Amino acid sequence: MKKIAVYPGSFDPITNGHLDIIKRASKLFDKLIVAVLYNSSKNSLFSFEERVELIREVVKDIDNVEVDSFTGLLIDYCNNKKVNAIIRGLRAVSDFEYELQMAQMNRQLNQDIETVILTTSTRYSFISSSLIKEVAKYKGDILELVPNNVSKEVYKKLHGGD
Ligand code: COD
Repeated sequence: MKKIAVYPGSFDPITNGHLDIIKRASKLFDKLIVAVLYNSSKNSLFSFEERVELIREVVKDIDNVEVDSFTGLLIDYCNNKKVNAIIRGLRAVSDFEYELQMAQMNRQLNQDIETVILTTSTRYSFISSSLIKEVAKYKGDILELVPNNVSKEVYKKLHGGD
């Protein structure tokens, strides 16, 4: 039986921290699905279609990684896709409480699906999608923090032009 994992998130937008988790998790499972939460909230910089497209470009050379979107409960999506594990990333103690609660709630909902938490690589530990957007808003340099296509699109969204 093939082992399938899902890496769910908002990915608004994907960062080098997310990408590092994707690369590492893809080595642990036969298939990894990066699943973008569809939310209609106006607070997102990118639409979910744009977020999916950005991730697809970034992971196109990793054979066992697929990109998808989901709505509703994550655990329902996992049941539909016959997923074995949920991947999450942990940057700091501040992430811990939320990640633990989510893992426990998802396990309550389906005891056969384990949450696997990968600790951040030190060089990416300070990176978050929200800080990326804030730095770019004031025209700071985000080139080393996100994939090239993402940096270009963030600047385009926030400042227009190319
Ligand atoms: N290094 C390592 N990991 C990182 C880094 C980094 N630099 N940056 C982010 N991460 C990790 C995060 O800790 C997280 O684990 C993951 O990457 C994705 O992060 P985000 O911020 O893009 O996504 P979240 O945390 O907003 O995603 C939340 C979900 C969409 C998964 C959650 O809200 C959900 O499942 N919603 C569906 C409804 C549901 O089922 N709710 C009940 C949940 S118990």
